[in-house]
Amino acid sequence: MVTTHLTHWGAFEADSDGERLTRVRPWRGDPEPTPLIENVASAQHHPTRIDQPYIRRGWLENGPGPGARGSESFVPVSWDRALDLLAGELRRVYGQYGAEAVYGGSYGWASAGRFHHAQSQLHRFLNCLGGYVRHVNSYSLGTSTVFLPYVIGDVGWVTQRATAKTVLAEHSELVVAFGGLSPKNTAVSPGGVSRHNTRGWIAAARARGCRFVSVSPLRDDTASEGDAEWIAPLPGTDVAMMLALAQVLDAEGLADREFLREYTVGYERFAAYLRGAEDGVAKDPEWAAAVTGVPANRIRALAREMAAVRTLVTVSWSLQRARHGEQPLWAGVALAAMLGQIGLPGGGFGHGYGSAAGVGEPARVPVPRLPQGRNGIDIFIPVARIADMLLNPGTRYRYNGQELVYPDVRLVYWCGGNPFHHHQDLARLRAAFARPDTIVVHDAFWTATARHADIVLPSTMSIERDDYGVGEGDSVFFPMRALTRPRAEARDDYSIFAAAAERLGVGPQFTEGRSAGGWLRHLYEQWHLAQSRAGHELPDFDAFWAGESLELPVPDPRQVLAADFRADPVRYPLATPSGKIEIFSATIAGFGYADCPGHPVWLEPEEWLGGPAAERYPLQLVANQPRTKLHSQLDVGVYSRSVKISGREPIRMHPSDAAARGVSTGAIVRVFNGRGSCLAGLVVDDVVRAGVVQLSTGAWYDPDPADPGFCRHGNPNVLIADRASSTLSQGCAGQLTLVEVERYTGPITEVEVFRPPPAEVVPGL
Ligand code: PGD
Repeated sequence: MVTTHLTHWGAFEADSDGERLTRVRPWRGDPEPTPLIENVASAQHHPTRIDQPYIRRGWLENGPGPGARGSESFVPVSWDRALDLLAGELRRVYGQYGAEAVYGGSYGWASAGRFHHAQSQLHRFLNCLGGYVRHVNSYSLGTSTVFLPYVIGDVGWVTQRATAKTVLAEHSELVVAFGGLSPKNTAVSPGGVSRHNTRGWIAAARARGCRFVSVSPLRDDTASEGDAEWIAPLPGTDVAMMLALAQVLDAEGLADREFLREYTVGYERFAAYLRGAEDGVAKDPEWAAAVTGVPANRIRALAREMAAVRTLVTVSWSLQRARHGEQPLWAGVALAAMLGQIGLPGGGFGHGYGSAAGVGEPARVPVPRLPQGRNGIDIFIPVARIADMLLNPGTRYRYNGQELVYPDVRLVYWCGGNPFHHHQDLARLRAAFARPDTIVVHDAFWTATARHADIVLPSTMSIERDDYGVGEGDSVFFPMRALTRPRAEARDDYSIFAAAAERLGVGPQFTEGRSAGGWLRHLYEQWHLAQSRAGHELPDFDAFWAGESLELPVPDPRQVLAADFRADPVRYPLATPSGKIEIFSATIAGFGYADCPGHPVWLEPEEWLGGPAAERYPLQLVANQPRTKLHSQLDVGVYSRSVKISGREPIRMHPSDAAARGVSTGAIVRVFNGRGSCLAGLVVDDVVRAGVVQLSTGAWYDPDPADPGFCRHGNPNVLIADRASSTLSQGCAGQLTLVEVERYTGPITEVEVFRPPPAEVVPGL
């Protein structure tokens, strides 16, 4: 039997002895497999796997309440004891404070597999108990999700209906990629990737003569197959370059007036800004050169070229994960609208062709999902406001035209995410995690988040359970049969919740009388019925389960974003307030937010190389997605560890900056600013722009016992401000910060977080 398995970073085939994977090779259908799959087998039996349930000692001794989490030892307990304690605490909190005291937002990617999707399981469980405080939006796309519906349409539409990569390969003549087209990012997609194809489509377009321009502080942000011209504005200033491109189109009569008239609103307001009518400053290439560092003649020539050929303007997700993240998106949409090519094959606007594998994959039919039930309360936070919520219960704040109040949360339940990876200003997050009465975490590994919990329950890895899965935007549906037994006492999240639900008297409501295997069959059969009613003949469950993979129907393989809108804007209006592209938004202007006015603008961020803060911290840190793992997942795996330097995460620096500091490749450096510091291993390389350093996210947070702001391993989130992208979207702005780097002269000890935390059996407890 072929034993295929799906991860967020690709499908693989494996041999197993029932306990561990003995051989792993990429799925034969994948033309560009990624070495990330090597992390799976090597991590499965790492000492940081959680082997059984644990309770934080102080919680067990003193009961629920605020506490100094993250430094105490844990007491191993039996499953029965852990589940009794969990059920008792949930009963107490729901009984005394209600569902509004339970934060179940639990952001995170968890693992591939549709049924055992950790967040869905948690939400279904908490809904059986009355509901929970939820989160809205994501760390990936927090700004776009709120903002794009005002301007061009829902983010799901923009990303899932994006013009197919095969269409770009055939039609684009110029691709201007703000934030690049990075194969390391498109190695992954939530839920999985079957056929990686970024290098393939870029190579095909290039072979046909398409020119690529990669706008990024990192030269290798676009696949080498594109042979791209590299333009490197100061990080955070792309919008100024876009404004100048737009200004040239406007000033030289190159803007498509007919398109602007028929398909957009508000161009004149924006044009007035470009011309300097509002502030006396024309946003011309000379102005932009002073802001971005990109020569004016380069910007002017690019604008003319963009107007002359079929051009795609694409903006990466990373650009909106920053202060004023709306602005590069909005300017990108405005620029594409001025070129008049939105809705044409190979031209127009894109968002995330280099950010996740699914963008540019034509949409396929929906897939089975676990029903999550109904949340009995309607209280939410924008996902990246977690620390604000825990630190400031009862405080009012503004978001997306609303005034909201942070709830008073007593119990935090996390399942399938790692906030001590994904959030910013980790010392502040640690203070926030000290506040609730109880924190519950399920994870397969002793991540920093598990170490900050009171009740820690070991979950299985996806290779240890039966499931099925398919990536967002991917069209190959895989059965995911268990490849090995669960490690030690690990259980899947479903079994954990089923046992807790039983104790809380909601067992039948949660399980509906089904085992995990029963659910897999039931959900598939329901889906199968719906698909056959829609005219799709698909194999039944037994045939699917016994097979290798299933190609899902794709209704429009050559989809072009907004083609129908272009053909008939009255019949197919956009999902914006006016039904058109909004270059000026009366709705956004009406909110009156200084950090997001009514049309695209250049706003100086607090931390950029052109501002006063750079005098003290003169290097711009780009904290992007890692190449050797997904987020923080399987950081203990061989591929992730293969690039570490003396066990520290690598940081890349331009030779001129390294020379100025007297450091060279292989040195351990201290990266610091006023918020925190971390160690990292230096790589000197001119692929980064001078003035920039790049340290990817994902190294497990390894705080110094005396200083939670000092990570000994290289997690950049100790350095980055917990500051929202804007009042409008309250999104994650974790991409950029200012730092200084110096040679580290202290002792270089083992990374503690790669060992399990101290555990002790305490008689009587
Ligand atoms: P992961 O490391 O994927 O990070 O943040 P996210 O929290 O998603 O965490 C998933 C966790 O789920 C892992 O600890 C894994 O072991 C666990 N897990 C996996 N499978 C299971 C399971 O079946 N059950 C249970 N219970 N647990 C499981 C990612 C987030 O980080 C994202 S999406 C983005 S885009 C952000 N990017 C940036 C950035 O660009 N810059 C900065 N500075 N910070 C960022 N943070 C954000």
